[in-house]
This record gives sequence, C-alpha cells and structure tokens, in this order.
Amino acid sequence: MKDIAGRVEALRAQLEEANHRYYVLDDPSITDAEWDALFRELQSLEAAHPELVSPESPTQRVGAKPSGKFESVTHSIPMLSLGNAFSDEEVEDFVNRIRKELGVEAPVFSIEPKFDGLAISLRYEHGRFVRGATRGDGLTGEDVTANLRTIKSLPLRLRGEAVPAVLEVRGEVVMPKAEFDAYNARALASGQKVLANPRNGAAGSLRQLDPAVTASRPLAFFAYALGEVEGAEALPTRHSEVLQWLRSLGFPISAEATTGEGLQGVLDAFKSMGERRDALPFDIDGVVYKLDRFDQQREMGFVSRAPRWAIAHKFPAQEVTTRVESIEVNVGRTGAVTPWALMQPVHVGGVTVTRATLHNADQIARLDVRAGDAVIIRRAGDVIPEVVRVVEEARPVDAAGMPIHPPFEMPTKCPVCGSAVEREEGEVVARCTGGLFCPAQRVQALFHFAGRRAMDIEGLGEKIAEALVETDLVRSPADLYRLTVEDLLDMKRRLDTREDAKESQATRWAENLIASIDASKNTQLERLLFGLGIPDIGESTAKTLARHFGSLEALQNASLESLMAVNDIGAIMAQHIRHFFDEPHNQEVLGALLAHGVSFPEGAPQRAVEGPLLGKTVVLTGGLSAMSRDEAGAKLEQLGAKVSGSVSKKTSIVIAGESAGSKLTKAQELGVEIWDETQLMTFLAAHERDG
Ligand code: 5U1
Repeated sequence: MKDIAGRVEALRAQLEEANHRYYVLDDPSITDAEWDALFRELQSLEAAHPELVSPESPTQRVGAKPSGKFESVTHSIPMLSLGNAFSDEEVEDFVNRIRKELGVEAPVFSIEPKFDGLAISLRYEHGRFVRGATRGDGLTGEDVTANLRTIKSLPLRLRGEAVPAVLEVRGEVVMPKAEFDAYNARALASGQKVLANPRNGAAGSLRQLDPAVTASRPLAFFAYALGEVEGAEALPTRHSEVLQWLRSLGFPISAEATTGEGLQGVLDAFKSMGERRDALPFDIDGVVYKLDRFDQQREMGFVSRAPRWAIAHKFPAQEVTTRVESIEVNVGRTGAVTPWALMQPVHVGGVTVTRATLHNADQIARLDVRAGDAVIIRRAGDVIPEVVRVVEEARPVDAAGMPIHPPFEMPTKCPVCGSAVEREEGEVVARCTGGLFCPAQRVQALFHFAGRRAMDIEGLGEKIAEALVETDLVRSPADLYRLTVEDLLDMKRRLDTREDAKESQATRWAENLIASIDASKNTQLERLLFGLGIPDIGESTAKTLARHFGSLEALQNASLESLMAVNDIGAIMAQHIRHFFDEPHNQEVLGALLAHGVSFPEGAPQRAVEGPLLGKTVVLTGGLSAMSRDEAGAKLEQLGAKVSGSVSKKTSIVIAGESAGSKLTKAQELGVEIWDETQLMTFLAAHERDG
C-alpha cells in the first residue's frame, strides 16, 4: 500500500513537472504519448484506491459535477482596476505625475501586455489550490474553482519547499486566438452562434455550469499580481521580482514582461509590443505600466480602487459599437452583389468609418442584422471594417415589443439595372445578370480598365468612372478614346452644381485627363489583356498569355487546346478566355480600341531567341530586395530563360529570395540548382555588361 501511495505521488510529481515544463517554461520534457501513459497509470491506481484521490491530483481537473450556480466570494483584498491612457500625452502626464511626486528623474516601470481576457483571483493554502473567483465588482466575485481547475497551465499545487501559508495570485484567463478561431469554425459549421472575441470566449467558458464544457475549450492563465499573502519568507521588493517569484512557484507569466525607464522606456515598449501584437498567440488590448519598486508604489497610493502607480496604455480601439442606418448593396465588376451596412460615423483603429461589409446573404442571416440595429464592428489593419455582432438588447422595437425593422432580404433584381440577381447552386455570392448592360458593372469595368496596373490612365478614379457612365458618355472602354475636352467640361457642368467651380481649373482638369487617356494608347499587350477584365485573368496570367502568344491576334485565334498548353492555364480559365473572345460585343470593343490607336509591341513571343539562359526554365520565389520578381523575370527572359511559376523536374534554376517557402523546399528535394539574390544580381550584372 505504501508503495502504491509512493507511486501515485511520483506519478503526480512527474505529471506536474511535465506541465510546468510545457506551460510555464515553454520547454517540453516528455512527449504527449508519454504524458498520456503516466496519466492513465495514475487514473487506474486512483480508481483501484479511491482513498488516495486528492483534489490536487492532475486527474481531478475535470472531475467536478456540474454546479447549479456559482457561489459568491468576498475578496480578502479588493481586486484593483486600472486607469487607462489612450494617447502618448496621457502616458506622459502619468509619468510626469510620478516623477514630480517621487522626485525621481526616470522611474523604472514593469511593463506587461494588457491581456484581453477575464481577471481572476486564485487562492492557495499551504501550497494547494483551494479557490478561484472572478473579479466581479472588485469586492465580491463568483466562485469558479471547478472551471479554473480545468486550465492545464494553472498549478493545482505550488512548486518548491518554501510556499506561503496563504497566497492569493491575481491574473487573467484568456482564450488563445487559435482556440477562438477553431471554436468559431465549429460553431459556423454547425449553425451555432459564434463568439464575438476571445475575451467573450474566456468569460463564457469560465461561466459554464459544467466544468467538462470549460475543459473542452482550452484556456490559458497568466499571473500578474498578488492578493493576500501570509507566512511568506521575505517578499520581493519589486514587481518584476514578484513575477519571477510567481514563475518559480509554478505560475505562467507573460514572456513579453519587461522593464523600462521613464517615458521613453515605456513608449518604446508600447511600440514594440504593438508591432508584435498580431503574432502573439493571445489577444492583448494594450500595455500595462507599473512602478516597479513597491516602496514607490506605496508612496503614490490609490484613488478609489485604481492605483496611481499603474496605468493601462490602450492600443487604438479596433472594435466599437455604432448603429446601422440602412443596409445597402454594391454591384461589383463581375456583377457580385455585396451587402454592406451604412452606419452612424464611428472612430475605430484611428479612422472614422461609416461603412462595414456584410459579405453575403448567409452572413446577414447568421448575424440577423437589420436597419436600426446597434452593432459591434471590427477593423483589423487596413481592411474594410466588418460587422461582428448585433447588440440584441438595443434593437429598436414597437409598442408591442416587436422589432421595427424586418429581417433583411437580398434584392431579387439588381438595384442599378433591374436585371435578375441570381445565386448559383453551391455559390455564396449572388450576381446581377446584367453584364455590361448594368451601369454598376460598367463603372467598375471602366475603373479597372483605367487602373494603374492596367491601362494606367492617371486621374480616372471611381468617381470619374461613375460620372462618365452616368452621363452615358462612356459605354465601353473604347468610348474613352473618343472623348474630347468639351465632352468632359459638359459632363462637369451637368454634374457639378457648385456655382464657384472655376472654369479655368475645370479646363485644366479636362485637358489633363484627355492627355492621360491619350498617353495610355501606347501600352503593352499584357496591360490591355488585364484591363479587359476577362474572368479569372489576373495580372500575372495576362502577362503569361501576352508572352506566350506574342500578339493579340494569335491569342484571339487560339484554340482551347493551345490555351491549355500554356503554363498555369487550366481548362476553366481556357474556357473563360475563349468565351470572352467569341463574344461579338467584346470583339467590337477590341476592334474599336485598336481603331482608336491603342497599340502595343507585338510579333514574335517576347522571349529572347538566344542568350546564356536559352533552354533553361527558371522559377523565382521569395522576395528580392533590389527589384521586383517581375522585373527580374523580364531580365531573365531577355537572356533566353523561360520563367515559370512552379517547380518541377524540368526546372533548371530556382532563385530563392527572402522568406522563400515551399518552392524552395521542393527545389531542394528535387536537387534543382538554387541561386540566392546575390548570385542572380552577379549573373545579371555580368550579362548586362556583355549585352
Ligand atoms: N498585465 C496586467 N494586467 N493587469 C490588469 N497587469 C495588471 N494589473 C492589474 C490589472 C487590473 O491590476 C494591478 C494594478 C494589480
């Protein structure tokens, strides 16, 4: 029996050590399979000897029965809240206040990420986890011990010999971003409600009445402060030392925690944390600065329950609440009908926005978003903001409590041209069937045609494209080349009702635009092909086609088979291309473009017929610092190479730039010759000199 008790204890110690190495030190010591084997042995010994089971055993993390409710817990020391700073100036005020009151030139701060999770307090007595509670109102929270036990990185027993009689540790429970994404993917697939953000995920998981549900949503914990401590040997005198002490006791602390001196120190850390923010496995919404020395903290004291020695410097808000004024739809170049919300202006991520995308009809149905709704919108980086969630409690209702606005329905007719809107089976996107008869599609087609990567007509933006279509001056791209300065001035007069629009300025604008249109006539075949907006033909395919066929005529006459023989062109793309050139309207437009003088060098394929790389197939991958991959490709082609997009046995050389990935790996596997950027540049320089 004594042996069995000894083995049980040894297994627990081994499992705890393995967890500590994995979760706290980020340095795993055993494999998952070894961990499982130890765990199963412990489980079976405990099953045979129930008297040996203890609440701290690793087997007991999910042992508790579902509870009917959460008991309330009074915190022996209140849980603090933090003041916020939303700008560098507010941080400067905070630092200056401390400098002045302490008479210290450059106070040292402990700097940690501000986790976007749920604050909790953990209580350990004689080294054993006895209770965990939410922050609640700071004085009283809810007992969520059973759910906290399921968090594998949270120690059930403290490590080391010298553990205090009582230790309360405060910190944050967070849901890792990967877990959040996986949860939402599952919810979407099974038609359930998605989580709005990882914080809600953490809070919702911790407040599950059944700990088995909490256990199924892996959460993490980070310690960042002490509560009640009794019977400890000499305590550290600085916050940064407390973090290390907590780590030695078995608590995960943030790997990002650091210290910094004065205003510059904290602002530098803020900037660097902001840059790494997206790469962190957890959501953070700012950075916390705390005076590192406890004697200085005491000197600064508190206002209400917020310390005057600490502050949370928040990243610019990226999720905000606003109200939907109406739901509109947009018709894109390919006829895609995309719903979007027109909203009351709101500041998010440093800009004011009034529009958020709603993606498609399925997404609207999932969100059940209606006109008048209060919504939470998110703006990630520079992408168009999207509606994350409706604040259901704030939906406008009539006297009978019924929603004022009905659910949104996608239009069955195009709001611009009246053609039918259809959604093909299996497609999420609904499309206007009007084609270039639809003015919205014409505007987008024109805007695309004039784009920098297509015909590069400077000054022809979306607004001008709209005006040209609205006034019916332009029905197809070819009409652009018929325009006169007088046409444009007429258009401006018709649309511009402002009295003060100066005639001389308008004339200069019209002359410039006509000059840009004129200049665009001298182009390249690939630009024209891309600008025509053939379905699925992006910039790179347009280039491939132009180089392969050499002339517009050869491409127009190419059979499906000869199209499919081109590198990277599959059956569907080949059909799109054939279909485009077979369409009489498109033939007319092309004829008119040429008749108006649009021209490009053509003839033989542009690949050189001789040169040091003749007969060699080269693949460029990764980033180059001296030039773009396209430029490098063009230079290599001039030297006779065939430039391809994929690596195969036929590849002669792979040029691997910065962060080259799978193509480089494949080249290594196939034993293909590999050059780095320096070798490429040396080769080009040598042969440019030759040429
Ligand atoms: N990282 C961190 N988050 N956070 C939140 N530290 C930290 N400290 C807090 C709070 C509320 O309060 C301390 C002042 C104890």
